[in-house]
Amino acid sequence: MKNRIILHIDMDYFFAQIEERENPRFKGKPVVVGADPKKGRGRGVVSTANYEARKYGIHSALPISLAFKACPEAIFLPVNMGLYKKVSEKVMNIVTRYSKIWEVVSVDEAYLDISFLSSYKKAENLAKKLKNEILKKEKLTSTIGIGPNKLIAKMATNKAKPNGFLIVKPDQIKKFLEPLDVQDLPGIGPKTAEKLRVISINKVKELKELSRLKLKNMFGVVGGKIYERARGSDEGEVSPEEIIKSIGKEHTFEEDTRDPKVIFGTFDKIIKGVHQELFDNKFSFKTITVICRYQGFETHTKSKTLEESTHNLEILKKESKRLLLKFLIEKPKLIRLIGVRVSHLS
Ligand code: TTP
Ligand code: MG
Ligand code: MG
Repeated sequence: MKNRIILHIDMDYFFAQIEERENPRFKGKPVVVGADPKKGRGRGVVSTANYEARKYGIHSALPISLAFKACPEAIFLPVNMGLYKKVSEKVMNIVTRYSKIWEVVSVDEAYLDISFLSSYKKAENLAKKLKNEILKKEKLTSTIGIGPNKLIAKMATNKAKPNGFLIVKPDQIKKFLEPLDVQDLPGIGPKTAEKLRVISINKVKELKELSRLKLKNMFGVVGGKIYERARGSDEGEVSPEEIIKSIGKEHTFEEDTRDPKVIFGTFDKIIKGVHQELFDNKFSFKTITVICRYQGFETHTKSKTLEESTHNLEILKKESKRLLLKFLIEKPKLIRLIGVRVSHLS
């Protein structure tokens, strides 16, 4: 592949930053956006927290009850998705004007292929202009990473957060990656990292000592990907087709439950919601994933990939219920959350 220059942009503490912008009196105070904490008895999770709140260990996906415990005096706000989506659209309208080749990956994150500039100096100027335009027009800060591929660009963003900017040129990749923790590599979550830590592999530099074969033996197909990523390789293209990769919905019960009426009743609603969104976007799916979170936050997923793509509601119902049933049979534990996600969309 020819030399590319890829830019990654991600808005800083997006939902919480929008709330701060709308309510300047929140500035400088810890702000948590997410489920209702109900004085510590709330059952949902944190969507995001501003950097003041992060000092207390509060982060996305943390149970809201723990967030409340960590900082009861924080400002807790509900998720105002309508507003965030509007702001997201405005931001992305700005971002996507900077290159013909773009990919919006989430509400607050996008890639631009800016290879046409053919110099990192020009790329730096473009990035600064883009950051400034968003700040001026939307009064929001962002972080930009630039590198020879999507992987490096995104990791540069993560490293430079918040309100930062970082370029990692091809000849700087080794020095950039090797001191990082294995978990800083996208695709290495806590479970994978733990398996590496037990064999004393903590840094990317140490990870590079493992052969491709060894990693494949440890992690299957993903092992090959890890091998590539540890070396900073990523052939993935910036492509708008990947805007929606999956559609999913989930529900946290008010109380942990084993009541099949409650569980399957809720599950039906979730499935219908997912199907509606598929329908609205004119998508078919091939893979169904059911997520089940037991009491104590122990979370598992089960997936089924169909022979052929479909948008049929009955198939979605039948297959996802079969997966959910397996969870119910496997463990007698109370259930906290269930969800369905469909992917391999076409
Ligand atoms: P992120 O970009 O992952 O996080 P962030 O913008 O809040 O903070 P930063 O990028 O500075 O680290 O996610 C963007 C938004 O998506 C986030 O503001 C809220 C939402 N979100 C959730 O609702 N739940 C989640 O688990 C995550 C990770 C994000
Ligand atoms: Mg963000
Ligand atoms: Mg993001």
